Parts: sequence; structure tokens; C-alpha cells
Amino acid sequence: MNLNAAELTDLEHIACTIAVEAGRLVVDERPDGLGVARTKSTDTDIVTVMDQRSEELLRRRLAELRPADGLLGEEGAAHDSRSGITWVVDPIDGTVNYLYQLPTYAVSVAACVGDVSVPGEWHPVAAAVYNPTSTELFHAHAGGGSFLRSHGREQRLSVSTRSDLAQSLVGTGFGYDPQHRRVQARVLAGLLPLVRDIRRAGSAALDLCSVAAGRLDAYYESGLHPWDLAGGQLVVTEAGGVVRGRQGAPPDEDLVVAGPTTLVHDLHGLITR
Ligand code: LIP
Repeated sequence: MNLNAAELTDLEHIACTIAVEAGRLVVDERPDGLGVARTKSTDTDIVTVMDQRSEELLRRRLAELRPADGLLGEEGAAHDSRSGITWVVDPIDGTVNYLYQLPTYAVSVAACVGDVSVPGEWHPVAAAVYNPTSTELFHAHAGGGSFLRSHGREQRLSVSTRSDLAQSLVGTGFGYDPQHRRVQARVLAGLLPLVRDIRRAGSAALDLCSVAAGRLDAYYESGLHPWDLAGGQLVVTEAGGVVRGRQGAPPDEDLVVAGPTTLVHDLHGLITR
């Protein structure tokens, strides 16, 4: 599907607009004594009422603005596309941080082309990732570069120029399943002596945006869903980075490695070894 710069810019503007609207909702209308509305894959994989309200806002606004487009949301909003574009949204990425009032969570909104139900058969073409606590808005469209909008200023983003993994600050995250976490802990134990340090912020979307901004030199995680990945993936690639899966495949639930090409290659080698 070929979209021109004007169409891509319009999609990016829509992503920014509704990501900020949803972000403001989850901050301004957070109820006192917020609890867990339900759990998903495990009893620590939680959903709050604000995840649900944020996704409903995104669904409603996209129905108004882009009625022919498809939708895939973390909390279940989904319908097929009649336009060839599907919006992949995470209403609160970093839900545990949100529950605990740790300021590292984001609304991620990405317009994608291809079949989002098949790993590797889709890619984002416009995206916004908004942290409503810092009011930092990361955004990009294919071929347009990546930008951070903060306090009224637009800053063009570029990934780290570091090429030495031993001097690199590497982000990662962990799944909710105990057995998966045991494997992730073993990978982490092998990596820790070989890098500058590790950071685990709790939001894949913001981790990927930190890579785009050079705040992390690289990032890896296994277990990500399309909604965790889509927005930040485009922000990284439009900042000159690469986002890959295992053995150079497209990023998927099995593995995501992001950063400058050299670091991604070396980090992938250590992780898969
Ligand atoms: C989170 C991811 C994060 C991962 C967490 C969790 P959620 O997404 O963004 O990278 O390490 O375990 O999966 O569940 O907050 O939308």
C-alpha cells in the first residue's frame, strides 16, 4: 500500500492527537483507590478500568476520524480494515507502573499496513507514543524522521552512535509468566557482566523511544505483543535504528532487539547464544 507524505503526515497527526487525549484521560480521571479490574495471562498481568476507558476513547475517536480503518487494541477492541490500514494501540503501556503511580507509562498509537494478525506481515507507517506524566510525545511517520515534542519544542531524534556493547546501556523487560521469567533471568545473568548496565523501565513503548532518543544504547525483550511494539518500533527506525527479531527476522513475540545496527547484531549474538 503506497501512502504519500501528506497522507502519512495526516495519520501521524491523528496518532499524536488521540494519544495525547487518552494520556490526559488516564491522568486527569484516575479514580482514588484505583484497583485491578481484571487479570489476563497471569494474576500479575493486570488491567485497570483506565486501560479500558483509554482504549474506548481511542476506539471511539478512530471510528470518528478513520471509519474505514481496522483496529487492534490490547484490551480487546478489534475490527477488520476496509482501507488497508489498521491501528494498533496500547491504551496504557506500563500498566503496573500506572497502578503503582510510577511515572513510566505511555499511550501507544500506530497506523500499520499489512496483516497485523500475522507476525512479520505488517509494519507501522505512522505512530505516536505519549507519556502523560512527562508530557513527552514521541512521533514519526515512514520517511519523515522521528521527533520528540516536549514543552512546545520539537527535537529530531537519533539513535546512539555507540558500537561497543561493553560500554552500552541496555534496556529490557520481563514477561508475566514465571517460567518465561526464569529463562529471561538466565539471559540477563549472561548479559550483565558484558554491558555497561541494564535498565528495566516497565514500558516497551517508552524503552523503544528511549533507544530512538539515545537515552538507551539498545533494548531487547521477548514476549512483546504488537501493541507493545508497533509505535516504538517506527520511532526507532525513523531515528536511524533497526528493530529485528531472531536471526534477522521481523520483530515478534519471540524476540525484539532494537538500536544501532552494530549493537543490535552483537546483542542478538549474545542473547541467542
Ligand atoms: C508491559 C511491556 C513491558 C514488559 C511488561 C509489560 P503492559 O506491557 O511494555 O516491556 O516488560 O512486562 O508487558 O502489560 O504494561 O501493557
